Amino acid sequence: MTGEHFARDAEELDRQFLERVEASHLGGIRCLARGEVLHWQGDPVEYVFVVRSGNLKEYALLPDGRAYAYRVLGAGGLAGATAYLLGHDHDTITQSLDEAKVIALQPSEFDRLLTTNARFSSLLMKKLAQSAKSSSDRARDLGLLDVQQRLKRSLMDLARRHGIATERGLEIAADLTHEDIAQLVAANRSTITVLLNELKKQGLIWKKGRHWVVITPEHAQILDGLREAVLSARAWEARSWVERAVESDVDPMLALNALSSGMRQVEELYDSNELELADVMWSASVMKESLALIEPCTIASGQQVPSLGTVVFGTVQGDIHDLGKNIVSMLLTARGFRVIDLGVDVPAERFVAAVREHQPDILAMSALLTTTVQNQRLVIQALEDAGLRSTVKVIVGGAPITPHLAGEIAADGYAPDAREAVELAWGLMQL
Ligand code: B12
Repeated sequence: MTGEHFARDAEELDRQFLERVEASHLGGIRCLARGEVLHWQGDPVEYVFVVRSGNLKEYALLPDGRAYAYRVLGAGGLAGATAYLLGHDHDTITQSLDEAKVIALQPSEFDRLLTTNARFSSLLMKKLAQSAKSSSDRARDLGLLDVQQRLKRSLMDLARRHGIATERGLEIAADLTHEDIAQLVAANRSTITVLLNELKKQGLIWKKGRHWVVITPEHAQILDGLREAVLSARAWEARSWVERAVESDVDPMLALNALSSGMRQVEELYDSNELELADVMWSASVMKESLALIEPCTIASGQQVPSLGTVVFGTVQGDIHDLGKNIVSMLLTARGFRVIDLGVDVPAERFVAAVREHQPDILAMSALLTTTVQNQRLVIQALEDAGLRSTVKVIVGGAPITPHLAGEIAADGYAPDAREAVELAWGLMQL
């Protein structure tokens, strides 16, 4: 069963369970303020609780003082039943994440429902089975997945279980702090903060008020598909994922990010000798083809934006690496810049001639080899010699460039990736 089906079934089960309990007119309602504890670990079981509205967190304090969260309970969620049925004290703490209402059933009332209401018993059994399955899934994830994968999985599960569909994603309708998420993922809070920021930067999650919004599972699957297709250099797969991305209206920026992230993984594998140069070339050609297919969408998405300025862009002489240049160029176009692409292996004289001809606001250069970085300096010198340096802002990029190096060759700006490159260009236009 897929995660999505499981979540849909669980949600439906919670709904039916709550309906059944409410129809019995048993139990009293308790209102909880945000952060209020329903019961502590070690408390005797005085009630079994069914969540009526809001969200609660069920967690345990481990002997070393860390907290481990088992689950978030939404409407229809059940707290205290396992401890009651097994005849021991609560071994978890249940605390509200936002304003919540619960139905508190006395053990005698719970027993009455169990013994006289067959529908209640069957729903309860399903809930307990589901909870056992989630626990074993989580134990498997803890053993097999790293923190980043667990975080993605947990957010996706929360979005499926407690998400409200919005235009671009699923809004998790619970006030979750970084600490709450860290407890659910079994990691420390500072790691989770860094990883959440990383996911935010990639555009996979974002905040809406106090709630997290997670990209839809369908879009997440497409982005994973794009990344994988570049990594495994499968052209036909990449083509079909790009088609799906276009059909499903995936943000072109996210699609570009996913392709770049696949290429970054290729770089890492090449650097650690796990891939040959030929593999890199295959991945690069898949990436190039995908970029060409996505380009019309990035341009379309930028059409509402008025032209911000003109950029002359090229990879410097002696260098044929152009994937990075093409991505930056595409995002600049999407943001509303007019980009004049001079291609690769561009000598200084051609850059100078293009600046003279097009009078751009920005001259952008890419260099990927340590030997060709120096050619960026030569271009800047050639602009000086032609009396054009003061007419244009020069920005540089490419893996070997550092902010220090950019300063040394007297460039006006440097950015480590496409997203920041666009911000840099935009910032320079405001000066
Ligand atoms: C793909 C690749 C190739 C492909 C290029 C395909 C293409 N069409 O571009 C092929 C296989 C053809 C190739 C050839 C070569 N390559 Co090569 N290649 C790479 C590899 C694996 C990935 C580069 C890449 O495309 N990254 C993905 C893109 C998206 O990232 P990016 O370019 O960094 O761009 C991002 C940022 O830097 C920034 N950015 C880029 N440009 C700009 C510009 C501006 C203005 C701004 C603001 C930002 C910005 O934004 C981009 C998007 O986020 C790197 C490894 C690496 N770690 O970088 C080696 C690497 C760059 N190659 C290397 C080498 C040595 C070569 C060859 C000499 C190999 C050979 N022996 O023939 C030839 C060079 C040919 C030449 N004269 O240029 C070395 C360079 C070593 C060095 N320090 O000088 C590297 C580092 C691999 C290594 N570890 O040895 N390569």
